Amino acid sequence: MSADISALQKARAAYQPKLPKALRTGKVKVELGAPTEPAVDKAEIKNLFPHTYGQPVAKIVEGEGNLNSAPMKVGVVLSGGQAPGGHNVIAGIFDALKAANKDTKIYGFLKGPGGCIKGKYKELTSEIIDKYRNTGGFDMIMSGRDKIEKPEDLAACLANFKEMDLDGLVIIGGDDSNTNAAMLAEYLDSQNSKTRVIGVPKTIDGDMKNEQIEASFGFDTATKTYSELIGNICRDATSAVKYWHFVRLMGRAASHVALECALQTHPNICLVSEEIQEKGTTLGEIVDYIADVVVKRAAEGKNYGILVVPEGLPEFISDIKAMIDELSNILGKDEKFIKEMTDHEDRVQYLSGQLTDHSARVYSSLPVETQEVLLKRDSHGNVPLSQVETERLLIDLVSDKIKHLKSKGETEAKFSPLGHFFGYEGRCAYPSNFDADYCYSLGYAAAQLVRADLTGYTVNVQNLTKSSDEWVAGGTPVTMMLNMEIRKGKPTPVIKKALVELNSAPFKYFESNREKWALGDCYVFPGPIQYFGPSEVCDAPTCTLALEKGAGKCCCGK
Ligand code: FBP
Repeated sequence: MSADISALQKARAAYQPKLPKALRTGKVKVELGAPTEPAVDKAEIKNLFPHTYGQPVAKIVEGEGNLNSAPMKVGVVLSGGQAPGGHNVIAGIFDALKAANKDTKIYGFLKGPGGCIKGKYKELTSEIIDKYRNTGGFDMIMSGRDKIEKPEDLAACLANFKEMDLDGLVIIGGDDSNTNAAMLAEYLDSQNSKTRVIGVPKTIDGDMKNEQIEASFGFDTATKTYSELIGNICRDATSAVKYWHFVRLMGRAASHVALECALQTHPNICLVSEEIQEKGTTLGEIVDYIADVVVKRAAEGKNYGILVVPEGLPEFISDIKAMIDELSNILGKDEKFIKEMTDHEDRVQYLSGQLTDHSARVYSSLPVETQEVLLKRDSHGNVPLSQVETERLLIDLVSDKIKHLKSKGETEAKFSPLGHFFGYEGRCAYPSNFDADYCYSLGYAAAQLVRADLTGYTVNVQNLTKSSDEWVAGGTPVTMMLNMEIRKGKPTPVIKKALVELNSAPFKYFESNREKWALGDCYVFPGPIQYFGPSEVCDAPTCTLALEKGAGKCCCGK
């Protein structure tokens, strides 16, 4: 980290994140509930996780008794995409473990789970931790997308942890990384290792949530950052009155990020992938809908507007989704062979022969860059959708449609579109007060689960729309959250991704307002995240969380 720091960094270093009351007392114990089971695929999951299946839900409460206070050795690892607040999770773990025993040592594995496999780590001292308190980014120990999966990687971890005499490992990651944490926990248990594994729910995508886990960390800060930018663009649009802005937002599969930003800013159009999938809307119908709004606004003299599109959209349009699934199956069998072909045309020809006729036609109709991106998979089997320029695709198709309508004399709309992609801009922002507090609490609680000798759990902090005093921390057994899905052509246990539900309060609120937002200029300008000032400006949770928890108002005050 650079020695030069900004005024904000200096001021934020002094911020003391808030903890739930029980954790603040310093005297806590872990209470265990009844055995649990996953909602579906019970037999397969039980078979795959014989040592860690069915564990009880854990709750951290005030009291004394069952937590280890002897010196321990605990590792932490950051896994996957950056999310604001990761450093505070580590600070929380550090402070909690040092408070329990000052001789405990905390190690940071470097560059993600690969650091566990390669045995690359550094000891985290208070000098290091203090430099990163309340900062964004994962640069304290860096992140990576390696998966600890192959037998030789699991064995390498076992050997490294044994050599380090490691009591616990906290894996800070999304749904895939928490699944991986469960698999590692199961393996280590089967080998009689003493290393306990605890996961922390991280991802700006907001798709790792369920009854136990109310939100993944980073979603709050990232969506507030994007909403600031979208609000600024809305103001530019109403000032210049000549551009249509097509804004693609990160968020992989689910549309939570796009929906939240729409709730915060009221754009003219927000596409919600889950709705498009549910209704079986085709690409042509999406284009017709957008063109219709462009034409109607133009008729009112408004040749400008803002459209928000989630990056995951392509996977939810029925014919494109079917094609991606077929490609995944083909890659499951022939990935090496396909990657070895040096010529793009050869690849397209080979794939066209393997795909069904319809999918082959859809694949060939896409731009070359998109065709190539759709052949990539990350180590968890996901398509890297952040590289697909959906906003450009929509701009091209809507431009053609408007030209066509003009040629028939059906509109006089002037359509000057500009494309934007907001993703990486929000992942390393200074955590909002919410994320700073939530992450520190998650870390503090994860440390207690390690001290309680639990393994195969994801830490949780609940009651998030209440004041932090009323937050309640605990642990959710990962096997309880698993289901079986086809990944790279094979049935694989994974934590079910939480997509936007069409009967949820956030979507319903959006649905009941979108017609008004389409034609009126109802834009809201949230401005930048505030770190100091009145609580209603600095500490408010996302509209999604407020609406989901029935905490009353959306952020526009209604
Ligand atoms: P995680 O699921 O690991 O949290 O990653 C989230 C994310 O930011 C997605 O929104 C995005 O599609 C992806 O990472 C981009 O990946 P990369 O950082 O490898 O470019």
